[in-house]
Amino acid sequence: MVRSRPVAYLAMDRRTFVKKSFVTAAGAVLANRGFAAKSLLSQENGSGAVAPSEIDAARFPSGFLWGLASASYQVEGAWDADGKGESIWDRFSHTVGKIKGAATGDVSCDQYHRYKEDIAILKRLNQKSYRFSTSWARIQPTGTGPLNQKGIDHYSRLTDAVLEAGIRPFCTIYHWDLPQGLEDRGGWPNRDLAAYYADFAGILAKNLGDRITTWAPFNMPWTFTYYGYGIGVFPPGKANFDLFLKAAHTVNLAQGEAFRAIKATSSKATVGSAYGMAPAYPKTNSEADRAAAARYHAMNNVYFLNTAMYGEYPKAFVGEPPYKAMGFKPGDEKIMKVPLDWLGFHYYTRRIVSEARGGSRSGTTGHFGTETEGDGGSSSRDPLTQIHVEMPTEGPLTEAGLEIWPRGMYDLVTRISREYNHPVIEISENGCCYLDAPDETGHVPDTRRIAFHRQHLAELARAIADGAKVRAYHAWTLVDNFEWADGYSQRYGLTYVDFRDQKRTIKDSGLWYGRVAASNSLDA
Ligand code: IFM
Repeated sequence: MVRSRPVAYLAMDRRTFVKKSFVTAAGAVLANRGFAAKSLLSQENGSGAVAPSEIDAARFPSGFLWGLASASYQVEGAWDADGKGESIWDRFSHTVGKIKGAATGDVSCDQYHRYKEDIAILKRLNQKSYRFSTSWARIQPTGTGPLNQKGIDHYSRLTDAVLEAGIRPFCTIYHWDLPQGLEDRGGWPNRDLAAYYADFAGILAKNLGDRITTWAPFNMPWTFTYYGYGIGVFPPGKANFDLFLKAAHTVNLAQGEAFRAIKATSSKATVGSAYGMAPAYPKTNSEADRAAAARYHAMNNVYFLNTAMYGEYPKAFVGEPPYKAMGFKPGDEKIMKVPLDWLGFHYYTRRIVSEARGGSRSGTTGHFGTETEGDGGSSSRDPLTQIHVEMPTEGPLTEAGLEIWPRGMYDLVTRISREYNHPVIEISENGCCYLDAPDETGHVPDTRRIAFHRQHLAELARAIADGAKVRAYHAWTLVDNFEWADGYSQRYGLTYVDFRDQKRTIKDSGLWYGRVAASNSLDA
């Protein structure tokens, strides 16, 4: 992808957006135009950082939804409480050698029991949206069959408490914790899972849809299908490219079926997404590298979005999509196609992409890191996309080793906005890992995290001012938690958790973010 310039949308688009999207915010005003029109000096120097005066000038529309996000397996603990079944992450974390430090999510932050305390933090930080996910195995212990009432009761209480705090509940239906019972039946490569998943989504909509109106079917579908079935660094630990293709196709079908199941059950429901995305910049200006970056965008960013919006796979492959290997059947295009009401996606860091040949349809070619998929060599990451992906290090790195590149937020948001006809957008995650802990006064002075969010939010404000209809931003994450295969060795929270006694301490970044939410500005 070539770096895009700020796009000057028509003033009418902007007015239409304000009217339609911020119903609760009559007279909302989009960000200061002078800020938008300026090109950011520091970026012209190539650093990806934003000048301080420009950050202070950034403003967000009134009614903007400031939020925090989390995920069931990462925070809940209570892994076998109240009739919950085993999930693939329970099985994986209980298997020796899979997780750093032999960590498990058995207890984690114990949010299953401490959700009121965590919602009180959201309230104290003036949050308007809480993005959480549901554990399928809590509600249907083996993935199909009758519901476990205690599981539903938990999410019902959680939803009520979120609403009582004046916060919008945003439910991600699936954030990677498949019931082990379904993995035993073949997991996501088994097409039957689309129907089982739609049943589960329907159960949620029936029981919670009177109060939850914001639904995202899947968190980061490319990540869990590719890591779980393509290279095996996530459960179930399989490494076969054809299994990945099948799993991803089932998820595309499931997304469509779930959309219809939710809408059929709850008239108030709006269904969007929580895709992981990273802007891809070609390594050189050659046609081959530019085409490879376009394939990366199609495969990693919009593989599940294009199918929903247009009923067809984007141009992710060097040749035709491998329909046979996917298990594609005539008519699937109609099942996949659903008009998502809004688009949610995460931004963490960018990629540099070049053309590469080689790769294997079976084998582990990646290294773990939730937001990375470096290929560790000069051959291609996989045989059909023929791309070589690099994690650049031109900008500073977080303590998870991810490059900080705020400009990527602007580029990604404006590109998706352009390509998908100016949809309503929610940033479903953005965040960084730093290990700061309480000092002798009990404060957590995580100034690097504040700087990270300020810079990314400034770029988001610039995208909004240039016409992108962004209505929400969710920082990842409410509390430090179980970071998948990295266990507890990484901390993304705006609240520090002492995992020995579960004590929560709001970090300086959390306190700052609370002021941002109250003032809609970054000089809080
Ligand atoms: O913790 C994860 C989350 O589950 C999905 N998005 C990225 C986060 C940080 O790696």
